[in-house]
Amino acid sequence: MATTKTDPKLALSTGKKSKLQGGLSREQLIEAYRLMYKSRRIDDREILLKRQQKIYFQMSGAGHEAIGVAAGLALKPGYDWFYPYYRDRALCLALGVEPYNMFLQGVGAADDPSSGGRQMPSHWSYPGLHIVTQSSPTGSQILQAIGCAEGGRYFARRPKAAEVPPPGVNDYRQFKNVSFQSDEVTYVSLGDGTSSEGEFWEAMNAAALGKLPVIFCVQDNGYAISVPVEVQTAGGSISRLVSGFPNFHFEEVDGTDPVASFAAFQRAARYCREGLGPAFVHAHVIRPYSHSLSDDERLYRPESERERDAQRDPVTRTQMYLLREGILDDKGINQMEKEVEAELQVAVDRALEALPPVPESVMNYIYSPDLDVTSTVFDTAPAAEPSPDSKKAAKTMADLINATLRDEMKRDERIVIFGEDVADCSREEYLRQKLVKGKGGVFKLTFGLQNEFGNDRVFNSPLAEAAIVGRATGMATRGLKPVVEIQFFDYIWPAMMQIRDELTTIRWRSNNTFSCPVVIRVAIGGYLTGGAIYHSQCGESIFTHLPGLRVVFPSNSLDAAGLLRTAIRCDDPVLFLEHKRLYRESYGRAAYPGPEYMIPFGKAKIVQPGTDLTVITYGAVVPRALQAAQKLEREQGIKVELIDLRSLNPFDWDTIAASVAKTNRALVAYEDSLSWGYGAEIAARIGDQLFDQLDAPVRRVAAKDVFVAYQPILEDAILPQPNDLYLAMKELAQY
Ligand SMILES: Cc1ncc(C[n+]2csc(CCOP(=O)(O)OP(=O)(O)O)c2C)c(N)n1
Ligand SMILES: [Mg+2]
Repeated sequence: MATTKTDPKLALSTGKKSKLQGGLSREQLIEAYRLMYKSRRIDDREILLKRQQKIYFQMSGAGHEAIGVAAGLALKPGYDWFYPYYRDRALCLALGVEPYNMFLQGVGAADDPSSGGRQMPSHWSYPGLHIVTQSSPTGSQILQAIGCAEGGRYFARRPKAAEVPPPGVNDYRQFKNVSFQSDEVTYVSLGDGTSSEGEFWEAMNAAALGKLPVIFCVQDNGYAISVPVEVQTAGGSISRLVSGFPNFHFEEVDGTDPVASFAAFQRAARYCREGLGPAFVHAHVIRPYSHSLSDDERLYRPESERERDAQRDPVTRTQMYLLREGILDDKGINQMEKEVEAELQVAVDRALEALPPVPESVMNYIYSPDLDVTSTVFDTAPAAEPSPDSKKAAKTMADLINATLRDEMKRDERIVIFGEDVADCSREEYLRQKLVKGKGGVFKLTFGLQNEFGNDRVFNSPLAEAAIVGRATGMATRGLKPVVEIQFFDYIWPAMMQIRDELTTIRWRSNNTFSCPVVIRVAIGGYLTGGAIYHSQCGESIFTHLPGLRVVFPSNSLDAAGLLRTAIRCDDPVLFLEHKRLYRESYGRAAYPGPEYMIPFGKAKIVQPGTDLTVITYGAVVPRALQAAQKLEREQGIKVELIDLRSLNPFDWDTIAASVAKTNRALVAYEDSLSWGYGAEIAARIGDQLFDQLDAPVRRVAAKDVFVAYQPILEDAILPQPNDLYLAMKELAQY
């Protein structure tokens, strides 16, 4: 660990001996000023355009120019990786972003390279420069930066993993151009307020644990909208709070001083490039233009305070410095400023003429346009005939998920598995010395994988679900295939921000220039006799409601194997829901289907054909519905057509429609609580599109609208049971 504090007397104001201060030459200082001035003037231009209603939003980088330019000059575009935030205009300019492209985002042009008109201005995304698509939640980029750094390090250690498989091998790898450097650095920035987010601390911990080459740049302007730093950060200094993190290099610097900031960044970058660990640059900056154009800081900051800040304006101070040092004279400054104005005028004029995107494009790039998960690429038959030895043939869902993970890891070196308890044993020497057998997950689904593939491919994560998904997203952006585990569906919620606002949106918001096809395996569901509220939850409809996410929910071993392989090879993020009750159930066991067995998404299975009533279900309700249907046929001669959807998004509408056309009656059954659940959408579609075919109302059977209780008598009363299904089927058939 090392800490460097800038001399409180600013480097800029130390007078004569500043020729090469902080390592910046005269030319670089002039360039730094040009970039800072340009950044400020772009803000001014945008503010004008917003007032003229020619753009729709404005977020300024004013006051943050010096630290941004310093970072941009110290790091390498297209080599290092960048997870900036909205105040990083000057950083982006220093890395090579054209002002024209910034204005294109402001007007929401089709040609806006960051998002094609989908995101607000100052949401930077420039793949060629390695500036990764940015979102609006404060701090959700930080964990991804961790994953990005981990991805770079993984490829540097295993360069063969980066190779693209030969033509004919169909998987996501064909569509990822992987690049990496052994001494690359990942930059991530945030405001002082954002350092209060939990994900920031999860990321700091992960960076320190992994000694990762990440530079955290906290741009501390003293405010988060109207909340001052002393109310935000205990003790008022983020540097003080983080100082106990091991393996870090710390810098605290006047971020309005480009010379000191550059020197700080160079030291930070050197430390990271040498593989010593992460760095933390705490830059004190100002925010002269209020939080955004929608905010008026005069409502909560008196003139005296604003005046004090103005004294430190980085643009003015740098100009004074250049004059004082004789690096540029008045004429030189004027000349440069004129050049910048002229450049911006041309850029604005061109951007105002740019065409907007066409409305028909809105649905493009929610999912991969290259690899369709419903296509025949993912439709293969099980390899071998079931073994004559019936015991061997009867593989549980847990067995086949484990086998599929093993086969895929053998086939594709980009797969990494991590989550809580998924490793066999973090203290590897115990395994090597054969002192322990290994755990491999609380349900043992990943058992043996660390032992076989090593602990850089299968490892335990800290107990932090947002970090699991956020890191995976960053890794996948770099071309890895993380197959992560959320131990219980009930605890997926800390990761919800990462799933809802990041994982699912990255392809769409970047207009298909970034993607992150992560697989999230989640143990879900109840019927556990004692699972209670926090080990029984369903809630799949919350995730099928998210565009950009594939959701599958197998009910038996063979489907689990086939769907998991598709999930791993496909080019979209997948939520793979594994019902705990089905892991070792005798229902639905199957022979090992071989290492190439796949089932396309969106293809339901008719578990039992019938003529009188269609029952649409999935997951653990499938065996219960089958039991009810068999009883109904035995006792009443009613023939139920039972459909197991298997994949919930996309889902197989054609199979549902064909079945309802035949039976004229539909019942949707699911384990989650009744109201607002997955079945509501299916029932609504049937009512809407198959109205003419129906001889009875569309009915649903589901859990009561309450939590799942511990006492088995209560659990039985809450979750849908075979008898509930039986009665509903009977009533509907006789309607
Ligand atoms: C998770 C989340 N909560 C709230 C907001 C609304 N919001 C946007 S910026 C901001 C303040 C951020 O302050 P700070 O991190 O200090 O950055 P600064 O804007 O001062 O540079 C808030 C509350 C948001 N975008 N995301
Ligand atoms: Mg702030």
